[in-house]
Amino acid sequence: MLPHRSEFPEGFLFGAATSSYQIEGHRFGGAGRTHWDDFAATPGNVTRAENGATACDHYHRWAEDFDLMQAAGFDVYRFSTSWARVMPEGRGAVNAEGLDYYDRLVDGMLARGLKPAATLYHWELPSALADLGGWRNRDIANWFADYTEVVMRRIGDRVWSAAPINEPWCVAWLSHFLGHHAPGLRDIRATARAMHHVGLAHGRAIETMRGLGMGNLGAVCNMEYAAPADDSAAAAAAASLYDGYYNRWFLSAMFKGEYPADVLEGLGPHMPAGWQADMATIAAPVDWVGINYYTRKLIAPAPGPWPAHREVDGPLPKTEMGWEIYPEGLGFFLRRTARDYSGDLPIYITENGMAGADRLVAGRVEDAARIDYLAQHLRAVQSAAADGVPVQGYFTWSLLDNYEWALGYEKRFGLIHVDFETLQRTPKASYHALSRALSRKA
Ligand code: IFM
Repeated sequence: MLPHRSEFPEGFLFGAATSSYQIEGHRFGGAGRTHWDDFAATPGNVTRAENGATACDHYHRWAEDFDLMQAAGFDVYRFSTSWARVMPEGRGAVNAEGLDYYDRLVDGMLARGLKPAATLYHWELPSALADLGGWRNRDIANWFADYTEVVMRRIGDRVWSAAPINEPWCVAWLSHFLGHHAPGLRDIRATARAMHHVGLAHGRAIETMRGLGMGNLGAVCNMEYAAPADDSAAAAAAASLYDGYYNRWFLSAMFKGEYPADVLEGLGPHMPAGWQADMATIAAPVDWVGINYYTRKLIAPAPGPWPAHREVDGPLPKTEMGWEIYPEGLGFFLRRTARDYSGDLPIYITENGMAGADRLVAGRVEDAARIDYLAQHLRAVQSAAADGVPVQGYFTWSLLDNYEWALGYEKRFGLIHVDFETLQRTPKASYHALSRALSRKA
């Protein structure tokens, strides 16, 4: 059973999260082409070569979706704005229809008592900027600052919070080293540049929003618990390095103005010249930190070039993503983030949830496994709060089944089932369980 909101600290916020390309329907409203459209059009990259052209058609159905958020008793809604929808070429001309859309969305949230929690970049880079090198090009920090200014001049007066970039690790490492996401590169020099420029763009966006007089600005980092695959010193070192480039790199840069030495040993030779001078910008003060948490990985040493390690299949129960369920990892990151990086600043779990084998049968989706997953992670949050960690909110990923990137529409993370043929929404059992947990009635 899910813990009730009364069992959390006073003022603790509950939300659900989505992102633009994953739900909106990118073909609507004059949006420009993105590198995900290109990546998906390349054979072998995405399940069934699916893209975000229609997705959940949230572009036209947002009112119905927000009604469901309101009916469940959520306090806050985490959404993202699409760079290519607002500026189809990434720079220069603004698509008025796109800005009007986000204006309507924010007012639609406020009208339903939902706090708008905005993210400016959740992965759909305009193709025109990808042509210029995308995250490898240092100029992206200024292009991103310009886009930030355009968006926030319009909606910055009404959003409750704002974060520049969702999951810097995915933008940089997953997409430039592992090649699993657009632009699908496997190149250490590209990775080092992206690992730096994504931080620089974050810092420039924070400066820009401060300049507009905005507050409640944060950073959203994904974290994965790294456990050694066995008791050897070599496995411990491998897990520690994985933790370094996955979890410590961005927090260390944003909160201490430095990169971890163990990761620099590998990336240092590939970094852009003069990177040291950017660290003060990357460490621009923020007001909160967001943690996206899903799983852990077992890491073992492996032959080959740096980082010379590999993932090993783990023994714990897994979700449909093949990800082990390990709520202890969330407790670990809450405690460590406060202790080593963010101190007294509020921490939000900005994403947590699971993909399940959800089936719509006679109008119902019985996703008991998701309820259990959420309950286990919420208990970990309660325990950290009881230990004094300043955790102040929790967002489920995701409100709706949606486009799960390279896995297309095959993996369902939603509290609400979406039939991708008819686009009909059906709240799952987890949605109803959360509604009961969020109820303010005695
Ligand atoms: O769907 C993604 C989301 O876009 C970013 N965080 C992880 C989710 C599940 O993989």
